[in-house]
Amino acid sequence: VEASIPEPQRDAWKKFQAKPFVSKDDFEKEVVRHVETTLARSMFNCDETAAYAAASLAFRDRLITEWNRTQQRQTFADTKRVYYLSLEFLMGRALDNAMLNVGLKNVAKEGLSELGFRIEDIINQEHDAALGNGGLGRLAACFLDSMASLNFPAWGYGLRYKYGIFKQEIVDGYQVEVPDYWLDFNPWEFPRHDIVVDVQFYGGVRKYQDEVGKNVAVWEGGEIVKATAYDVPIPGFDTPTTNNMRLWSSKAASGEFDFQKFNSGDYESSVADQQRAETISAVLYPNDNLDRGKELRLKQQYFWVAASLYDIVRRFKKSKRAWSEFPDQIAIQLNDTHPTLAIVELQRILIDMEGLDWDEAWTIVTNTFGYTNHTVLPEALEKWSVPLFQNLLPRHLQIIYDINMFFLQSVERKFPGDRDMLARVSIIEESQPKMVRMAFLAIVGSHKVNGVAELHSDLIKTTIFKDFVKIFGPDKFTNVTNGITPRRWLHQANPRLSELIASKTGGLGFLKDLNVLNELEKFADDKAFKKEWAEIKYANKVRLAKYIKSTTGVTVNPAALFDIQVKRIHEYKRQQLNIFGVIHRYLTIKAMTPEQRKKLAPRVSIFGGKAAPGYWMAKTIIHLINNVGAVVNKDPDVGDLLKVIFLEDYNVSKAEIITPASDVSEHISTAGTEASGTSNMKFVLNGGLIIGTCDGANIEITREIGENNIFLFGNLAEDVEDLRHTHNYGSHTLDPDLVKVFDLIKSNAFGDAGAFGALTGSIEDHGDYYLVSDDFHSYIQTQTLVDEAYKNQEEWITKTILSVARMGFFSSDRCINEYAEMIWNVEPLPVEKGSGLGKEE
Ligand code: OAK
Repeated sequence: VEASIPEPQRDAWKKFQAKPFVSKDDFEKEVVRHVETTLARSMFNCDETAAYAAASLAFRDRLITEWNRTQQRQTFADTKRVYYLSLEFLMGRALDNAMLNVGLKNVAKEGLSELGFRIEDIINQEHDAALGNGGLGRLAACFLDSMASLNFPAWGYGLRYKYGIFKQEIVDGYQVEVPDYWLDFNPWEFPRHDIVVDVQFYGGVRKYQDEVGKNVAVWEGGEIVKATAYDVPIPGFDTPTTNNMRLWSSKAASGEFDFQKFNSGDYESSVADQQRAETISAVLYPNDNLDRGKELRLKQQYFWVAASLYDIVRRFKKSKRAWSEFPDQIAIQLNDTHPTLAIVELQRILIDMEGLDWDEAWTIVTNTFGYTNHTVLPEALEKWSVPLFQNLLPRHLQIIYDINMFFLQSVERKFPGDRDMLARVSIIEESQPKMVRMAFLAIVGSHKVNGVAELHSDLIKTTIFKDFVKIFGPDKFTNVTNGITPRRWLHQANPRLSELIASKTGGLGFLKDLNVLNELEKFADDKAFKKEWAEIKYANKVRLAKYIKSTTGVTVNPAALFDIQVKRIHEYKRQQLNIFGVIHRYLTIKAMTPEQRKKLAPRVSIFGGKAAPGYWMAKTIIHLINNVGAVVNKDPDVGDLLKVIFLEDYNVSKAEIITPASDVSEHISTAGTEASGTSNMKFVLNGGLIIGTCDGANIEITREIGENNIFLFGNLAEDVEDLRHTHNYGSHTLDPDLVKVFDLIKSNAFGDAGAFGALTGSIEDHGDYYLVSDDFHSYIQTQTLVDEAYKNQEEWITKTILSVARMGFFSSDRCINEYAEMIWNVEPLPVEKGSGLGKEE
């Protein structure tokens, strides 16, 4: 029931409408009010946690006022909306971002200072919102920032996991996982207990013909789980637009435990139903680029998709438009195949609930959805077993079979008699058991499919989705190269650099149009500018050095070359290549005379990243890095020349400290395996150079910044397949320098070599699938070039300035504009600045 206030009473509402604070005094007033009322504390017991809480609540109130206005404006304008469906949103911290986006960080800084706090300490109280694994989840977060900043009417839909990605502890060199219970205090979400959706599972399908002879299918029985909405406001930068991220939380249908069972003494089973339902949104699956096919994961997917679509359809129905207008009003983007069930669910709603014909419904469905692929790794391509599907979602399985039948009929018409083609492209894989291939379903049910960097988009067209290009034609497939939000990854993470750029380019405009960075080219040889530029880099390295000291106890020299590789630990990302290279460097240093040592540029090799808890090889790589560090860092022959650091629990807020401090960062995946990568963009934007392979977005970064400004090495994607073939069926001799590294490991120099046998064995004896040996020589040579180049600081700094100046292309704003134009067909809803937006300049 809509509960709108009648006209005559609205004046009172307007008179007392919430007004977002703008001044320092009003901010302080809000903070004190929240401390004294919301938190029931006072100036006599207000610690940093309480001050964080109160400051966040003050900003939250402000955001929610703009959120309300934005939603009213968008509803009133009734233009097309985008819904970004993602099982992961790796948001990080919200307070700093909110302060910067509404332009009130200085106001808050002064206000907090007057109240007795340092803003940095307050910001550091916040727990990361870590509802994601890595690249895919962080991309979704950058996209939300860009969509709001560009005034697109856009919502994110996801799951409100009770536990985000685990916290990583390193104990005796091993990764240990600790649960991340992040909801203890979360001021950024609004529970919407009025928005609850029933989601059905299991049961069966009854089919019959109605009075007019129409086939009807009824999905009945089974169980119901309730989805409750939690809304998180997403503020745009320098605009009042505040979009919404809606996360669903699961509860048992009754909401209560069974009193009868409870009173009869059966306490445990009385809460069991409730617990089972709550399990659905309890925990994020901690796998990156890997699909394990677990039933609970499929339950998560359907739960989230069903609640989101119910919500979207409900909103559409309020407009009383014809169903055929659905795709004119709504674009839904599938962030990888995880939400592919949305295609089936919308078709089910339209034919089973709303009574549309199959074809009419299918046209609406395919015009609504777009699908983004984020990986070509075969182990990450989702497949669900048909029996599991049949049990959990019986009606959906029938609809998938029908979708497949109509699709295969169309293929048969286009390629008559090509049985192999039919078997290859069928949504149902004829294996034992049969499997539903989700990527194929996503392609068939969408109007556009995109990859996330040029090479990747080409690869999907020529490898995993080759047949679909023949069937649908090449225009269905497109590329949108990834990007990052410069607000978080430059302005927030590197305030001094942002300030320097602003001072030379006429203000903060570059944060809204990143191509403005181009103006920095003219300072690439400017002495004074270069000095400031270098000072900022050094200060960022000092900050990281302090952080390293406080977390690991190791002292590193901030004047050394900081070489950083932070990302999920994965064989394809090849942290093993990096650590083998470090061991090679260690051997080289040990063999040097004191004279030779003096000429070497000191280096700090910094690693960070989580391994999936079940990924043994990745955990072994972490173990090796830590053990190498333990030996090298205390070897007096080495001193400052080499330090090896593993930073525990890499996450978004730590990335904000780490990224601005690199001299070089490593993006060294086996060519053809990293779809895009986005940390490569972050590091270059912060004035670091890259050592990388010709993979993912590295290729486009090279094109933009120029090949003199990047250290590329290694085999090309087009040669990988042949090399693998040679390993398996020809001769496979290891690189001699790598053999020396392995010999040292095997001599127990880094602890019991048995612990690393599987790792060295995967290269020596099991085909070296990721081409570590093939690329080793070229990697070492390129690292030597890095050493040499770093000695010429003048040239080095010029390279970094030119690189930053040419990074405009990699703003996620550019991505969102491309999606809007090529895939979504949506326009921004411009908004007058004014009413209450804080302005500092
Ligand atoms: C995670 C789970 C399943 C499939 C893919 C992923 C994933 O994170 N892929 C990553 O997506 C990023 C954003 O597009 C890319 O930059 C990374 O290269 C890719 O590995």
